Amino acid sequence: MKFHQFVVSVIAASTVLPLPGGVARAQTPNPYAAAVTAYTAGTGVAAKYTNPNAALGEPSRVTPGDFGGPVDPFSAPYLDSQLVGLGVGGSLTLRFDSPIRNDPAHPYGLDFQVFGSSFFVVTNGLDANFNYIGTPATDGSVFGDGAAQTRVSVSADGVTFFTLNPALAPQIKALFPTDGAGDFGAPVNPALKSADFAGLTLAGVRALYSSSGGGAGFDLAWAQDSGGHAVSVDQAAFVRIDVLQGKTEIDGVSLVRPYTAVPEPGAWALAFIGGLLVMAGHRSDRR
Ligand SMILES: [Ca+2]
Repeated sequence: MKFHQFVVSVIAASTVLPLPGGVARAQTPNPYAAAVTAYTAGTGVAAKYTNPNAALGEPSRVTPGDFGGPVDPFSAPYLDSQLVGLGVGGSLTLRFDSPIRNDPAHPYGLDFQVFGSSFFVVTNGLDANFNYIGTPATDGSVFGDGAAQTRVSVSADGVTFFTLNPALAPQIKALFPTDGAGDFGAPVNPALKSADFAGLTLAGVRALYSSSGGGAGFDLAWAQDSGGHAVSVDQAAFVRIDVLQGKTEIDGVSLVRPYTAVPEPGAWALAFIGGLLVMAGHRSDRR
């Protein structure tokens, strides 16, 4: 490779690396639940939705089959291969290979996310052929919201669990419906409410998601003991989901990745290229 070709290839390579805003996220080896350590279906779960391994690995990006297609905030996963059910008294405990950390560099302080089966209800009218009139849009209501009261706990050793403060923790099967085209390691801004999505099409929902893949975000900083007193949990390896009322479904659980500041792409690329040009100058000097 000639020197100028090398410089061109470096420039080409440097343009694909950085993310917008000069921010990149560190990679995590396995950011999803790796094993089921306990499962009780609870009351009212259909037999075919009692395979807890459906909660392992990456949440659904696509629903297979004739009635499937891409998973997005209007089209939730629904197959028994995708979801495990939990009824009243139901409990699911998942183990992670990678630690869940209470990292202040996590967006919004959220450390992990639970993905369920909720979706934004499309409220456009239907024409005579049962097609939506106009571009499908939601009034912001979430199908499944209020269907279950859930409680999420975390543990470092799989023995001692601490509940995440129910007053702060979101419900599962509510906000934010999964977007299979999004990033499961990046939470949606938890300040957003259902009403913020009123009138939005898929494009509008995605604009508010800001590249996130949705999910309900949880913070280890919400941990408390059985007396309701705050407990410091810096790191956990287990997540337990209990259903106190109603029924819910779990598709997967992901770790949130920290934002890691990197130099502005233009700045470091130009500095590097500048260095190469200096080297090129030295080469010329020697001739
Ligand atoms: Ca946190």
